[in-house]
Amino acid sequence: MKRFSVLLFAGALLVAGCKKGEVGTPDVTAKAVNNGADLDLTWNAVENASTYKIYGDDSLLAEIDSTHFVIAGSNGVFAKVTVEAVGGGKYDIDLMPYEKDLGTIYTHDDPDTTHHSWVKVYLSGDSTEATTTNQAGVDTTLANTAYFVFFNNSGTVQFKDIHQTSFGAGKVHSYFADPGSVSGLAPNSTSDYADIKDVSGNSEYYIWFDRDLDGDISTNSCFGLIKVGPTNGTGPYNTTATIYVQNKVPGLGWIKY
Ligand SMILES: [Ca+2]
Repeated sequence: MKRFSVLLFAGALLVAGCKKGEVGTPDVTAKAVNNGADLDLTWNAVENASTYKIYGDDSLLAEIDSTHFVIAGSNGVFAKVTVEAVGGGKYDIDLMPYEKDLGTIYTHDDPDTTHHSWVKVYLSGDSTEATTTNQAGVDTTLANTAYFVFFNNSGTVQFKDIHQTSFGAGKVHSYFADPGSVSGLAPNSTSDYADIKDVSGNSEYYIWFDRDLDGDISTNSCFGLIKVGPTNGTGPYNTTATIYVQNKVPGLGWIKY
């Protein structure tokens, strides 16, 4: 009987704990704004919360009393953003990009068909997948799929989007840009991007995937980054590559890995 009372008492405490005064957890919507440079956060007011704390990779960025906050990528980008109802719960937004080690890629003039020159990127949220293929494996009819080739232009190695090759337009166009001043932030102006880009060894290039082929950046776009190792050879050339794609928030240009 005593045990029963203790259980009842514990139960009563639990119920009391959920009542008046308890602060809940915000339910946050995150979207890309400013051509993917900034992250816009909104949530409904949490009962009994008076302020909210915003964190980037667990560092406090701001404490506010409104239910809307924009993180400007120009101040730095993050792999995780958190909104905390002070006194209550935290809501985490995972922004870690998709990552794939592509191994060695070879310029298009390499006659060995097992030496892949093409990078294929299927863009679809959680199903995002990057692989390499040879010329025979290129299929321009595949939806949501970008292709670009590692190209030997008379001794200058380049990344070249498929629509600049004899294959013609694919379903997605890729454009390449040098890194800007903020680590992990893809440039957000179309003028920074080119569909043919000279490649230096041991470098990183941002990629803008234009998914509606209109030449404009929008939330329908997708951003990534390709990191290349040293370039080897005298033509054909080869290098190693790792690709990253921001597939968590549509149109966001944050590639923090
Ligand atoms: Ca577009």
